[in-house]
Amino acid sequence: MQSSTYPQDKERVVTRTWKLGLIGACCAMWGAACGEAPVDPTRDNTPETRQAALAALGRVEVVDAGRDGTPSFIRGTLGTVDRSLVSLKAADALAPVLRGLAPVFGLRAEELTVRTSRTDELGYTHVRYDQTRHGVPVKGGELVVHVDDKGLVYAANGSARGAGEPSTLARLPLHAVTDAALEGLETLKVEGEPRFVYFLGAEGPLSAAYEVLRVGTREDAPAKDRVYVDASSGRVLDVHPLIHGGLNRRVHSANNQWTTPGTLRRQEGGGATGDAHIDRNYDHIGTTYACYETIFGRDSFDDRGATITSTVHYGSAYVNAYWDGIQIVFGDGDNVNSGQLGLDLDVVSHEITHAVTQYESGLVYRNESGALNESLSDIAAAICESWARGGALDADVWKIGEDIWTPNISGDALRYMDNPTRDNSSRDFYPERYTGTADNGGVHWNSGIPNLVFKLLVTGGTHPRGKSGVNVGGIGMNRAAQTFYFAATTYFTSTTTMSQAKAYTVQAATDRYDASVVNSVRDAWSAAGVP
Ligand SMILES: [Ca+2]
Ligand SMILES: [Ca+2]
Ligand SMILES: [Zn+2]
Repeated sequence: MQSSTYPQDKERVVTRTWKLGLIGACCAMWGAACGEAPVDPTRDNTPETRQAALAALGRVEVVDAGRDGTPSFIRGTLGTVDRSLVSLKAADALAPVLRGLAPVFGLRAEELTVRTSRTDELGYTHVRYDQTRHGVPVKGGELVVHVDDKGLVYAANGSARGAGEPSTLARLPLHAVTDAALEGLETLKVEGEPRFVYFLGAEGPLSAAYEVLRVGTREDAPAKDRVYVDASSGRVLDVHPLIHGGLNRRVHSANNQWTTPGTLRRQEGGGATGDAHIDRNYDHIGTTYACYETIFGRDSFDDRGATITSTVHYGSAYVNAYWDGIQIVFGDGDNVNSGQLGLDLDVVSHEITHAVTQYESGLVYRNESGALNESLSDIAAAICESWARGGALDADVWKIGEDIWTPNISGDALRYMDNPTRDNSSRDFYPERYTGTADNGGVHWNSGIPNLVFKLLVTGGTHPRGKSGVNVGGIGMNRAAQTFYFAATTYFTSTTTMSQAKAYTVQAATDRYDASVVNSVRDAWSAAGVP
């Protein structure tokens, strides 16, 4: 039995423009019998218009482009803003520049809405825009515009692009939309009301879609997904899992309970409770906070001092930990596969970093972007363990979860950043990446590839299984950490791929360091086979 929270079906229409408003009213009245969408005479994303926009900007290099030729990463002299306005009023200051920049991506400036603006330790400001169409969010369309400390707009990257209107405005009734989002999933139900959006894939026109939030359990684990359902066909266009699991669950529990946050046992400044899982978890959260604050100047996962809420002793013999979009959660383990998960600093840093990623790029937890999301969490675990142990770079720094994994076996770990295939499931070479659908598209397996990239970048060296002949010159933990952190927070978007991550970390290194460091970053990705 599938359930939804809707008392009645509702029909939603786009009413932001007079023309579409009329068509929408027609749809509401006639349902699926409605006709073709109007051709939008202002939509203009062709090679000629993009080239003209690029030429008007001046000296610009197209670093990367999407399948239809729309640039996804440009740099050069894209414009200038009043330096004094950069940090406080970046979005306002950028408005005139955006008018010339948007057409490079086949867009108009008014189709880009500021989401965030941040100024980094170099004084560079990075403004993230979300794409809209007729005032409706275009999911999958993002642009980040970068301004240096002198007011030069030096780069822009992202997935935003001008795309045609959907070919039909016919809308399914909402009960059909929620049924489509729940098909075959009896342990999930829809929460809240579906939201009308446009969905932008890697190519082709916009799809009219509904964003549906579904929650419940899947394979006995908590599940929460945003599902994008085509508004006319009911086809599921994409699924964005919102629960970011720390470990692969290895054991099923017969009697799990799924209640968070539970009873408050210890809050900031409170004394030890005598319960080791609570007290050490509390300490590890503090260590992770201090690591981010000291190394990156970051104030909690939202960079605004958010309270970090944690639940331990979760479920029964539960071998997992996760970030659920709001808080971190740790099981007690089963004492065979793992001990209590909240006792391990790696696991705590890993889960808190999922929150950091959610508040920054929002890397979708699926396929390559999901593997990067996982990897950033493992990388932060290595950074914070090394930092907490006075800059150590020994074997344990590159092991993930070694303090709690298999209590009866010494020396092993959940994952190995220096030799990812040692866990018998992770991948370490891009041409051999996992391309199936399990594990959200291999997020915990393909994370081995960027994990190895980071490890080689820190220490230098070659591929552990000799898969490439590249010998990486190590740049040390601090410069590698700064490069990855600033790439992830200022260049990554929700759909960033491995190749794009390479380009963005190269750019972050170019912003900060000399050519030898930049070459090391490029070499580290090449060593793991990332083109
Ligand atoms: Ca470790
Ligand atoms: Ca062990
Ligand atoms: Zn994770």
